[in-house]
Amino acid sequence: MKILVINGPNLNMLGIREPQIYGSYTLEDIENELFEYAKSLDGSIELEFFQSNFEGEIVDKIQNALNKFDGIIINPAAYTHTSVAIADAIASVNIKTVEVHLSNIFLREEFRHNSFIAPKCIGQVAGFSKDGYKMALFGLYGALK
Ligand code: CA2
Repeated sequence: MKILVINGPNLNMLGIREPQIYGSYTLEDIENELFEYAKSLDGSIELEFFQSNFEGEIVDKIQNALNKFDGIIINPAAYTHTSVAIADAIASVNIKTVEVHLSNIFLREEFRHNSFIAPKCIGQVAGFSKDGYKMALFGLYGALK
């Protein structure tokens, strides 16, 4: 089972800036933890990680996932609230996708309450910090196996 894990803009800054909001762990910490968790869940899970600050690159990556990946975990970051293009890309490949957020977007500013991505996903996890990625993988694995 091949799962693509996509992180959107500024998440490469985790652990470097604003630790009071997003924690002191880095994106690499999240990826390493998820890699170990995947192994413990099922040794046949393969993960690929991708981070980009560019909307078009994320669209390209999703399009290229067609016939290569069984599932997608995505934290679209700020593009969650703006990107019809990423939402359309997910719908076009028809790959089961789970949206993740470190923070509970519904406890934050009004503009973060809407997600263009969520209606194209089988589920959403928000508010559980880096554990949310493991929760997303658990749910996606259950939906795919
Ligand atoms: O809670 C989440 O995971 C978000 O996707 C994070 C986005 C935010 O725009 C979404 O509303 C919710 C922001 C990611 C910015 O990450 C940074 C990390 C370190 C320092 C500065 C920004």
